[in-house]
Amino acid sequence: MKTKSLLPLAIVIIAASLTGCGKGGTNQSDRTANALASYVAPGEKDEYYLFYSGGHSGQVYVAGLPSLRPIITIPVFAPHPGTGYGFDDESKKMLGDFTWGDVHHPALSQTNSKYDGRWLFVNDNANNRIARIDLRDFKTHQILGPIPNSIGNHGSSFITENSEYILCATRFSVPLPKGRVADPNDYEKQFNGMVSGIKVDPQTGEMKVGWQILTPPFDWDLGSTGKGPSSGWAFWTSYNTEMAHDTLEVNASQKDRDLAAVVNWRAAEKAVADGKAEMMDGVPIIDPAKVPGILYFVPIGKSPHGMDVDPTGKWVVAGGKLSPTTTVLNFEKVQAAINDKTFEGEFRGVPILKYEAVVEGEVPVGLGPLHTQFDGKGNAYTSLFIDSAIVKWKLPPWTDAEKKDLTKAVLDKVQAHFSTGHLVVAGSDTANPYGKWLVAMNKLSAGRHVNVGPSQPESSQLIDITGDKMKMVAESYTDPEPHFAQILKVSEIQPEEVYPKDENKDPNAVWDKDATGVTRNGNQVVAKLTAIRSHFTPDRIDAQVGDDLIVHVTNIEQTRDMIHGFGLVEHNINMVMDPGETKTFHIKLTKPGVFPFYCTNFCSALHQEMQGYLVVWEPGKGPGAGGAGGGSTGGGK
Ligand code: K7E
Ligand code: CUA
Repeated sequence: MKTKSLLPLAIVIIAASLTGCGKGGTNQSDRTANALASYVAPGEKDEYYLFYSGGHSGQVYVAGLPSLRPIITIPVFAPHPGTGYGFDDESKKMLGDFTWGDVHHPALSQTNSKYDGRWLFVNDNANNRIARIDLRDFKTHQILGPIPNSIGNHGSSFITENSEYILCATRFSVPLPKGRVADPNDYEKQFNGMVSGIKVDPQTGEMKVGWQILTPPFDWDLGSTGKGPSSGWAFWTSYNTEMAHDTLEVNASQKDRDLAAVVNWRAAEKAVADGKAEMMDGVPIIDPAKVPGILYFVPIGKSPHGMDVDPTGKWVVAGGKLSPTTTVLNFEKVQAAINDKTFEGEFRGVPILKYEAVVEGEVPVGLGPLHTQFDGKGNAYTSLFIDSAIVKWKLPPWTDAEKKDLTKAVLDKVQAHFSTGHLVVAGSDTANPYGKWLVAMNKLSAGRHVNVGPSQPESSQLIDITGDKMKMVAESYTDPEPHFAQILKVSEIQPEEVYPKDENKDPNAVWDKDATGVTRNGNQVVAKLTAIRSHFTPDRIDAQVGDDLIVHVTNIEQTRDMIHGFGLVEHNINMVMDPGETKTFHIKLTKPGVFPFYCTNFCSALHQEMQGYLVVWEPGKGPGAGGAGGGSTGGGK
């Protein structure tokens, strides 16, 4: 056996020395093959969108696959001057008092467990919000929250199979309702966690808080929603079943198993409709001890992290951060255990399903398993944080030999660089994954890029999963800090490149010169401007110190990519209007002077000339001063 297995190795060594190993140990022909696999030539387009969550940068990043080329940033929870986000009234209002968020898990909307290409939802772990991006224009259209009775919105946004709900679970527990103060020493008695059902309007995507389920103060972690046999259910792991409130890195790792949550969200919806909830802070709250059939617990190996449902909806896979295994639950057994009341106890009135009755097996995948994705061909791919690797393994049904020794279910392992957190397989959370590509999102890049000083990017790596063996083909870098991503086939959506004029419903939109102008009403000055290559009409606004100035700018272009900006010097204003779009800002004028405004988005050869003046006169001075309200105070007509 030994000579047999050494021989090919010798050949490889000789071959490598002949062809010359490339950097990173890849030989020349592999380098060429890999380069071609991810190469998208100038003028060609990628096959997939990759929507990265941007972590504490608060944004979503869009790259192309397989090129991994960054394409745009979709600003969500943080201002973004490049697109004017957070400067006009509407986006400012959406952001509210916050200028950052912590985006972890993007979720594409689904119909019948398939991406329907309508919306992308993302959660904000920090400020307990959910945002909706419309894939018609790749822009944020709603930010819901802070969600009442909910702190640390990390275990979201998990979408149900027909986008009925975004389901969320809390990472932190606090005394509820929010604002109530209790001593953290009374954590067990006074603090609570929550599972929330955020209802999504099937036509508009508009979100509102539907109901909530009160939970013990565990730290809910990752989750996912069911489909097929597990339709109507959702799952979350937890850590800190110990209910520690300090030194969590020690105190929350005492027990060998933590309790995962198995939630019947359809039953929760029905319980609320049947009047079985009590209101707290305006939300119907279900107490699972009083309403049976909504919540169950399952013990899962030590401090688990990801909990992912496979495309058939039968297998639920939990990664055991501190144990070298993934635990595979069989949902049919979960269902049977619930029906037969095969419980091993209860916690605060919630039944704990007997572990042996619901588990299919523990697969020894390697160290630090976090998240699992699926290719729809019976394979699972798990990220290993500690091993810095992606492991491919076989989902059940297993052969008898595999059952006896589940190392046999482990099929392949590929090194990632370094410390992989999330990974994504194209379409993994649908009933029919695209498969083909896997992207590993690594926590560290450890200097694999050119030196950029101490603030280093994260790395992401593209892995070809079409063959028996995984193949690492490309590597790229992203802003801090991708946690999860979604992949959508480009051909499945058709975003608008221009806002059609007749769909602009903004009451302050102006399209004709005659409708533009500046009007005063008491202390309020309203300017309505058009922007078109290469002019603002009017290009002069007169007002006085103490006035409230409201400026509406309509980009009357109907041509692709003809974007105009409106930057106002020394007033911290930069709006950006896409073709056919109207935006508004309002400010209180506090200082006299002449302040140029100009187009900030390069639009034409005469872009530099696209400018005008805001003249802020001393009180009582300037055109229209002393006159009665309603008069024109600026030229340009
Ligand atoms: Cu694993 Cu927030 Cu999904 Cu990061 S979480 S890795
Ligand atoms: Cu308009 Cu530059």
